[in-house]
Amino acid sequence: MHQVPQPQVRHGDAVRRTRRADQALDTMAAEVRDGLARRPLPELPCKYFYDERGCALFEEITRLPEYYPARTEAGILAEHADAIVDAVAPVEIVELGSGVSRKIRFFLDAVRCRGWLESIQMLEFSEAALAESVARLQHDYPEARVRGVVGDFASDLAALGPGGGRLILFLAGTIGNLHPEELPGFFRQVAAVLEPGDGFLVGVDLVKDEACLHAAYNDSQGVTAEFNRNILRVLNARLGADFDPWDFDHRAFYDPKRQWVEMRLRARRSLQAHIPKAGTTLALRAGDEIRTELSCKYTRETFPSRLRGSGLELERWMTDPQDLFASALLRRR
Ligand code: AVJ
Repeated sequence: MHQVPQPQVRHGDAVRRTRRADQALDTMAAEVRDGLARRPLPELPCKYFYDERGCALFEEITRLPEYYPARTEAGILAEHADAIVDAVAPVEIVELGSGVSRKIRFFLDAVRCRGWLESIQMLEFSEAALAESVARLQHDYPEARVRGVVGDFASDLAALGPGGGRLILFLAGTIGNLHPEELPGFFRQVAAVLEPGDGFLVGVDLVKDEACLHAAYNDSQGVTAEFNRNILRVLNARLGADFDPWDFDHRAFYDPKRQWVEMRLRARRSLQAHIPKAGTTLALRAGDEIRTELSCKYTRETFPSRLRGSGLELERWMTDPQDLFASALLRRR
């Protein structure tokens, strides 16, 4: 039950790669090739935004005045973290897509105060961000066993091992990056690494006024545009591609019918890009677009409807006073 405090763990011990992460370049090549082959709309998986520069640009986005989700969620968690911890009574906190892991601390502090903290796990695609979070959290929570798993939350949840006394955090509205049709399968995979009574806290960005959403993804300083173009730099660096990011305009818009924001890159001129390690060439005419991200928005009604048959139940729905963002506490039945 109670873990003996571990000595300071070196990165090499505490950060584990999933087998898929070891094949990361092959996987990336295949996903990029398949995505760019889609018609009418070529696509790139949005996880490839997040090299070191991409992580830094996302951090900058979270500080923009127009980008309400980050600070709104922080307000909700500051208010409710203690009650969530009391409801679930976890000994382990897990964060999916943890990035630099600041919000996890609301929960770690609450669990520590109650004397329950045994272990922390983070599943994150960016190895650099993960190594830094593991080192910081191990330093600040020396009584906990801290483990990082390099992996993709869409495919690598099994690497977390069996649950029991577990609270999984999936913050920032990142669930919006999954297509709505992927949610039932994703929830089933989450349920499989939880035991009855364990918790899953999901940050959900809400359907709202179109102008507000438009501003959040088209900031006046152009940080989001640079974040969007960064995916092409990642393809250049990792797959040997020859994109000129300045051949592309940033485009982001809300689709009220699908209730999602789409980000795209639109070619300013006709061009050919070679992506040698993906074994493909992309030919675009001026005005042609590549979809780089979906960010789905939900409501108090549409979100729980995706839980059916998953083994997870909605226990609490916590929002800010303006109903911009929600934290949904789900429990494994
Ligand atoms: C990673 C899903 C939280 O969709 O709002 C920010 C990423 N994209 N600006 C989002 C993002 C453009 C973000 N999430």
